[in-house]
Amino acid sequence: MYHPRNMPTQIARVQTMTGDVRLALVRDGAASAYLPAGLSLAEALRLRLVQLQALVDAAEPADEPVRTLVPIDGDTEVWAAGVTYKRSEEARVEESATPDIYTYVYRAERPELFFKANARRVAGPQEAVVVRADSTWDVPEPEVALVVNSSAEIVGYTIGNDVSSRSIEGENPLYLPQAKVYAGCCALGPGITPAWEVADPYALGIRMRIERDSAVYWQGETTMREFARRLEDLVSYLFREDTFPDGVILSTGTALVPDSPFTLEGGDVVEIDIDELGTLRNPVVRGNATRG
Ligand code: DO4
Ligand code: MG
Repeated sequence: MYHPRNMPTQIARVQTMTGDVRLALVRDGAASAYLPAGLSLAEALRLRLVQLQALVDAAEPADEPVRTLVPIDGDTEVWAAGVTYKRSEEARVEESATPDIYTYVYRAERPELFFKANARRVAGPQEAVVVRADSTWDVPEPEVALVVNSSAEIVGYTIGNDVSSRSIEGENPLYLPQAKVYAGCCALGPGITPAWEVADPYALGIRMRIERDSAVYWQGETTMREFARRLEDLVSYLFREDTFPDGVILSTGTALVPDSPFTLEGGDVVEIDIDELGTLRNPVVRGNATRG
């Protein structure tokens, strides 16, 4: 297991020892404080950043082990940005029957943004992510994900895994929603590092390791310094002509794409580690029927 660097306390959805689901401040698997009982994450994302910060400052102290749950509930949506790193552009050009569109969008002012998931499609820490049974080439995509409130303020950061079918997207870009959106297509977690704890999101290091048969099968690392856009610009485009009453989680794109012919298999384990955001570990299953 990786050891996350500079881990601050996170805001997390947790299950307490008595079985309640609460918002808590979590560090090393233990709740150090609780936000008000009954407050969902979706409700917290209706608050302005200063209001959320005040709630965190006033959280009720605690000290007990908890289980960290997926950091999404209610009607919060997950969206994703694409081709925001050179490596992603190169990988798409290589796989696609229509490569020019990826070069165009990498350079264009308007970013590629697409709907990725809602709460029921997302896996939390240790839960299985799915590769489609009708796909022949699949990859995990480790991404910094922005947690954005209904007022379009970035209130925190979490880790996203934008699991994708390269064979389906590569055949025809109009198949993108099928390559990207299905039950178990996304993992998020472990918790949310508050925006006020992250001095420079463009300095975050991103590492991914894929385990197969209990050995490391693929690993790589990168940093947000390779990111070709501005985070605020992605949020601004997302909120043009649209609203997110329960907030939105915006996954910002990948720079780690294993070379062909690598493909994810059922039984693999994907571990993503991002400085200051922690470690997100998920087993992989092939086909939704096998999702636990
Ligand atoms: O253009 C398709 C999706 C790209 C993507 O998901 C990424 O760059 O991370
Ligand atoms: Mg992606």
